[in-house]
Amino acid sequence: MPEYTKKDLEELIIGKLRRNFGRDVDEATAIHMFKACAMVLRDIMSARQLKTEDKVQRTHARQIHYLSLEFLMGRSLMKNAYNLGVLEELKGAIEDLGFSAPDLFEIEPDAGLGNGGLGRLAACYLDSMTTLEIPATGYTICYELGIFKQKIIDGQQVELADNWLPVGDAWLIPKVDETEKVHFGGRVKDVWDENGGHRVAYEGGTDVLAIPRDMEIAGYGTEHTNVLRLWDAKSPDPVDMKLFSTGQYLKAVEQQAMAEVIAKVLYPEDNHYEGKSLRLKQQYFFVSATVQSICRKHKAEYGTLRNFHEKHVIQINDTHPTLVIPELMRILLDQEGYGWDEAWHIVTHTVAYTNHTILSEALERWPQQLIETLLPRIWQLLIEISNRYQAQLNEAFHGDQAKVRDMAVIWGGEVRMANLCICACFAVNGVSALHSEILKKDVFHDAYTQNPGKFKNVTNGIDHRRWLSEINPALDALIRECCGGDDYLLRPDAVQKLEKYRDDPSALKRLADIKAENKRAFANYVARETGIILNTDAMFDVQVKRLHEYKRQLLNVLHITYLYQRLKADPNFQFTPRVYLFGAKAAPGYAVAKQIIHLINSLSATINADPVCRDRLQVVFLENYRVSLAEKLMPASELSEQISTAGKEASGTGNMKFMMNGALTIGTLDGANVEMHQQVGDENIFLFGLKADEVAEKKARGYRSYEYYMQDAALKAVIDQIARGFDDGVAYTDLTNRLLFGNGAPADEYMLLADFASYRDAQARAGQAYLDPKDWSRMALINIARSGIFASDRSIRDYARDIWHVPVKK
Ligand code: 26V
Repeated sequence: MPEYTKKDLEELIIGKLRRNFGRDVDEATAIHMFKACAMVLRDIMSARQLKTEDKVQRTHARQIHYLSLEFLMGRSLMKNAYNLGVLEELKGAIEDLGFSAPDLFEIEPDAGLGNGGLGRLAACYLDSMTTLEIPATGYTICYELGIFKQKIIDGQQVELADNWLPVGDAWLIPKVDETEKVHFGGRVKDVWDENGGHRVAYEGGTDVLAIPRDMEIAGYGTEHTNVLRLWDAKSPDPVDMKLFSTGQYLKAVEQQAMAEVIAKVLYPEDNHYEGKSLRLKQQYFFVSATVQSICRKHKAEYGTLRNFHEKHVIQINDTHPTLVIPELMRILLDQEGYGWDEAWHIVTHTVAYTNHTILSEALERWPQQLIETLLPRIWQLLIEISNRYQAQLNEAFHGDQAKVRDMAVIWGGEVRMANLCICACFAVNGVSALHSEILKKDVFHDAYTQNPGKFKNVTNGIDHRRWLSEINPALDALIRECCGGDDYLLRPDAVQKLEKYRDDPSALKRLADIKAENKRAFANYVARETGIILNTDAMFDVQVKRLHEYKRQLLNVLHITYLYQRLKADPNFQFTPRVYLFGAKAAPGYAVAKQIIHLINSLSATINADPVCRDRLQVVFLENYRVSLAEKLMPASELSEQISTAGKEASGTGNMKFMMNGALTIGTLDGANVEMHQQVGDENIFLFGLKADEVAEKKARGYRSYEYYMQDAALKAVIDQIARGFDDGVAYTDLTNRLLFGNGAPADEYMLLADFASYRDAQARAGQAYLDPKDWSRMALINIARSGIFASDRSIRDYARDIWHVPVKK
């Protein structure tokens, strides 16, 4: 029996509408109604959260603090109702009050406070940490504008602001009394008291207030409730009265604007670092507010920070929150008066680091100048940390200068955040088995030889309750029937039981029917939104992820162009009909990525208008790919494109969402695809392409893409056509020159041409397999049955056991 009946919820919703919006149900708009529902669930979670907090305090439990500049939460209404066990009751209440539940769920804006994989991972982990009853808090910035909304105009990406807060703030609880103050700029002064004691004081500079806006996080099947703390930035002085009274009106409000710009917008770059001052301000603002908040609560409970590292783990999501290291040092040294060694001991037993990329352009290296002027005290501490570490390295490597230089924290006027993490964190982990091996063998090899025990792997996972059960109810029902109930929701491995049905014709038929129905539902959605009619008889072949050259959307395009040319040359060419679906945002400053989006749209317009392709080949670029669109698309997908250059994709998590929803993977042995392959075997995945070591070897020997172009006539024809362009007359020589000659970069840096033939073969194998629906269904079933290890519950259990050393719910 759920704690709340439909009637209870109705009454609570009516009460909210009256008290908060001064309206009865018949006067309420859908937005009022959405907000009232959100607030009702928020109250339930809030009460549970207070109990959780009490329990944590009573038991002096060790806590996890997950710091991430991104949490890509998506929508919460259905998710929270689901986790609270009142989804059916809420739907009923909404309908009884005269609204459509599906429409109301659609009103909610995505909380798009992240770019892609890294931010969505943080959101999935919050769910699992809460469900597993770990006392955990997430921290991020309350960006006023989330990831931009993408429009496609004349085939090209246009960015629009994503102003989510006017509706999305229904989930947030402001905690003004827990405001922290963050200091920027000015000068540091040494002050000596009469006993010769030393402390530092600041002269000048500005303060920014950090105000928490907390989002409650419900777990599934538990009353345990955690919090995601979103920091908003405000100026302590709304107007400068001195300036105001002298008539300098605009100047008087300038400082306020300066402070508030910190939380204005999420940086939309993904896997690309730029040393922007505002970004550094965001990072320090976030980190300083968070550390002060943790320390304040700790002191209130224990009266001292001496046992801080016993009670807290600070997990940092990539290097973006690395300044926690000097910031915690600052508090321990300057505010608590501890000696360096004690402070360092506490810090280095508290902070753990997860690496999410080995792309060198994504590594953060902050210019000394920027840190020095913006954060003078932090700069002093960084110098001290760096000097001590360098002395240690010199000794360990017997003065081998090359190694000392590579591992240095400050070098050549830059602060290297990854090296700071390696130096100060008690654990460093990659996000898939392959990625963690590359970190040890390559990126951080010297550090690894010094301290092998520090390096761990935790393969990523996804919240399978959201990404399977909630978004694919028909598949959820089938699993419940085959696996003896809903056990799998808390024991993801239980989906294995599905495998008993791998040769059961009626189960396989059911699975095929579910997929067909999900495809129709998705096609209806696309038709409503865009007017485009998808061919639901064709295979849905999907590549959705951020647009990046290493992810090789362009390889997919090369192959589609190849199919198109075959069809044009021979209208009787036999192949399995396909609908190719793309979804991808390009970073606004990434010109090549934007050209690739343009190209996909040029290709799409030509193919979709050509009668030769009718019912056989269709290409659709889905605008504004985001969490809520992924939720509609995953259940309808049949072939999952995971085709990055081997060694480049740290893990991938989209790959797991597809697998759980019964899509088969066409992919390289990269990231977590390697582990997927281990689970399902050669027969249930379409692998192709060079392996990570072969990529490295080929590069070392001197890779010449031009030779592939000259030796493969079909490939040459494809590239020549892309250079000329399609029916809209736009030429793509920039892109093809990049493949053949480099244009500044190495020619075909991501080796599309080297993998083309092998990709084409894998596509053909997938097409062939699709012709036998029962066989295809069996492979899909095996994929689902073996996807349990990609649940984020498993990842969080790994973190808890191997890194955090905290108990989890059995
Ligand atoms: C870098 C920067 C640079 C400054 C501006 C903002 C920004 C945002 C993100 C990044 C690095 C992103 C790294 C990332 O997203 N990695 C992805 O992490 C996923 C979760 O572990 C993983 O599945 C993907 O393979 C990996 O690409």
